[in-house]
Amino acid sequence: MTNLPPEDQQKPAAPEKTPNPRREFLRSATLFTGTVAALGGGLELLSRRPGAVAESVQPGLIGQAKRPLGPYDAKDAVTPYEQATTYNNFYEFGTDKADPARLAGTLKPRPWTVKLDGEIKKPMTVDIDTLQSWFPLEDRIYRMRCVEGWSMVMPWLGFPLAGLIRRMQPTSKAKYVQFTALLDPKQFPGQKSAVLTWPYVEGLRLDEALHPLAFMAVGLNGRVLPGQNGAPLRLVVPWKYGFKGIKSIVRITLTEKQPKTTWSIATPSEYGFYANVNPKVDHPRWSQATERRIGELGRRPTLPFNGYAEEVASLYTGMDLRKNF
Ligand SMILES: Nc1nc2c(c(=O)[nH]1)N[C@H]1C(S)=C(S)[C@@H](COP(=O)(O)O)O[C@H]1N2
Ligand SMILES: [Mo]
Repeated sequence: MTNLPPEDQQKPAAPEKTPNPRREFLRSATLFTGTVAALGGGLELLSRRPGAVAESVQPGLIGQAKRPLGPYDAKDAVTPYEQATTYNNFYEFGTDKADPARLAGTLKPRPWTVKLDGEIKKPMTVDIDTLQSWFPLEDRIYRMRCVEGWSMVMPWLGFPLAGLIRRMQPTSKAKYVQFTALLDPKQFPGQKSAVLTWPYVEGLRLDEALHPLAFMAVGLNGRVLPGQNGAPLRLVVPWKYGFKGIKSIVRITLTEKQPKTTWSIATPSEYGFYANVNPKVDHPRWSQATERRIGELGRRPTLPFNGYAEEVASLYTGMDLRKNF
């Protein structure tokens, strides 16, 4: 299949379809619009956290000798902050890439609680700041490949999901992790539309969730996570398509059975539970062989598991990845 994806085709028969003027703007946008002065209070907040390295993190400069790269960091050039925060998929705010940045002001990321429940020793509801204080914050520069055929490189700040799962003390029945995003049409105007079923839900197999690359982000470019990128807490699974990275999480549940996931509820023939980045398995409506890196001209080849095959391929030994797409 050689079709290139129209980038707004991911949505299932959206009732209102608006053109996306953002796209042309992005192609010509200039690099490095961020400045240290622009960091503001968010940086302060994060630099007080245990283990935070925010003082070494500057918008648009991270990855350029500001700190040594760690074993989990991509060596790719980081996508400029301006682009990573204005070209977003977050259907709770609308289906246009520009909607989240425009409307994210209605999302109130504090106070915020996260319910931890299901197959765990002691279910509880915890305040986001308490949850965050349980772990030292780490930087992770990860590639992010959207199923629509574009990609970015994001400098996240957060903690490995594995630490949180271990702290939740799974029972012997726990086989999967289910994530649930906030349901509140007052904060998320897009939830008044039935374009997807709400709340947005996602899931991982327990061994995937325990992999050291699976990450919970609370910050981006050394600043607190902007609303449009999933404040105050979002999942990042860099070897899977971007839609697995559920934003604005309010509940994490360990389950015995494979949980439902939003995009496979919407269109099961097009979006599976695994959603591992795979250039050999095309989307029914477009090729997945190449991608457009935001900020670059032309397209580049898409790598198996988004370039993380060495780390994660063994999770899927013996599985038919065409069937389990
Ligand atoms: N709650 C929620 N999470 C979501 C989405 C969404 O619509 N709602 N979109 C997903 C998709 S399709 C992508 S590509 C990424 C985009 O993340 P970013 O805007 O931070 O780059 O978020 C994912 N997480
Ligand atoms: Mo996506």
